[in-house]
Amino acid sequence: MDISSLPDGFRWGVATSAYQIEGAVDADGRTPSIWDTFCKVPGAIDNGDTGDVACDHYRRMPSDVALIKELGLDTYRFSVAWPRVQPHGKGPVNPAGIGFYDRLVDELLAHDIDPWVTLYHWDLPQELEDAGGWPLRDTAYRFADYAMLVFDALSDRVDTWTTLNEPWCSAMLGYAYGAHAPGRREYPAAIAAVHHLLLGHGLATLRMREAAPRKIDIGITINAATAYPASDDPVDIEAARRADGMGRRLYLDPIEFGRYPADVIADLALEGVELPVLQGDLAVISTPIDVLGINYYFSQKFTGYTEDGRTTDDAGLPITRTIPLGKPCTAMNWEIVPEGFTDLLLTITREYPGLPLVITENGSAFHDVPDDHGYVNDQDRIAYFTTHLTAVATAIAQGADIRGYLAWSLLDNFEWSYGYTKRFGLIRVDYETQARIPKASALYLRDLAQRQRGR
Ligand code: PNW
Repeated sequence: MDISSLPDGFRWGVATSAYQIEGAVDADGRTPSIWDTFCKVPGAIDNGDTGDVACDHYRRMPSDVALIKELGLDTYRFSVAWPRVQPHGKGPVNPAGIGFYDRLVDELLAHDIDPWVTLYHWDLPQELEDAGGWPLRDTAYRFADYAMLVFDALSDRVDTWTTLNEPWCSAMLGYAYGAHAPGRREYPAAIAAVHHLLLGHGLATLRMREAAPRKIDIGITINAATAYPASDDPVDIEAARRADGMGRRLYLDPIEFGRYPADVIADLALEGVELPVLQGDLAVISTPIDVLGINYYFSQKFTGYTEDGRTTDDAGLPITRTIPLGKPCTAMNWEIVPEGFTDLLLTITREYPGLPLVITENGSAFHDVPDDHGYVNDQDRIAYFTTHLTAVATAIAQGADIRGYLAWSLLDNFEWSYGYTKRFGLIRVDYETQARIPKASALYLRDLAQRQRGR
């Protein structure tokens, strides 16, 4: 891996999220989130797994921080569990709940690791879902209030803040496809959720900005990909445009330009749905951000034809269908497409110039095979990191302003609807004993970061 084009001060780090690692779901006044509820739905999660114990990080936090230090990484991106900090989704802060993150931040700083807070990584308090969830406008205001509780407690020590992780997943997987909590399949509600998530982001950004005690970097993290057309047939090009619109521009255009993309609004109108925009919302949503987080895993190819050559479905709507690129896959069945990463980063650089980027997640699940000591020699994951870091370096060499790379994830953890069956960790977790054993890929990233800093 040629690290020579990575800039000085490039961040090297690792990311996690609260529900995926913490466990201790009943500790210190925490109430259920939509994920606790969803995990109880028969068939929702592989194996019937839940986050009840996960990696027991809530109790093992100090030794987990020591592991990050051993890997020589300078940044740790974690998320705060809303139902720990504000158990009813409104009202005053729960001191015991925020206390955990207070100690985590201190522990990180004591090890010279830069804390990066994500305020919302999908664990909405169940009480707020019961009141309507993200399709309800009020949830955006609840989110901004919650954000301020966390900001007031931690902004004396935390310099970098992400409002939402992957609003596409919250809205679409949660409210349209039912694959994630809360498991609803209501398309109009999902489109309302998109707008209210973005509004919540904007409201929180505005208020944090106003209250900031010093220069603080605030942003959002989106999951994005390159949508390739299957051919240069205009029908396929249209399908790729629709996919890119619903996946990426629907989120970034309002944040950067203060308006939703006209073509996507027209696509939605054709589907009979509408974004519930009120006067003044887009000014709030487009509050300037300091950093855009990019989570990248794979890219896809799109066609506008069904297998038997039709261009519309039974409802008369245009076909948007993925077809394989023909590349090898990870254990998630996601194709490995590092050039899609470079193309994405260059597209974002071209369309939203001047916006600093950080890779807030990138990584892969493979079928790890531990030896007798629990050590995983994961050459497949190393190859994934190598090709994707090379893709980042290539984008930088062509003008992208990318400030850092955070690997997903520190630990094997609760992979949402896949439960514990998919392992993304740099560090293997034995879920029987909670033993942690760094994989070969962890040592690879440690050495790479060290080489890049020392060059
Ligand atoms: C991200 N998709 O989720 C999340 O931020 C992590 O919590 C998660 O563990 C990681 O990626 C791996 O899955 C995604 O369907 C989930 O395109 C689904 C998709 C993308 C990202």
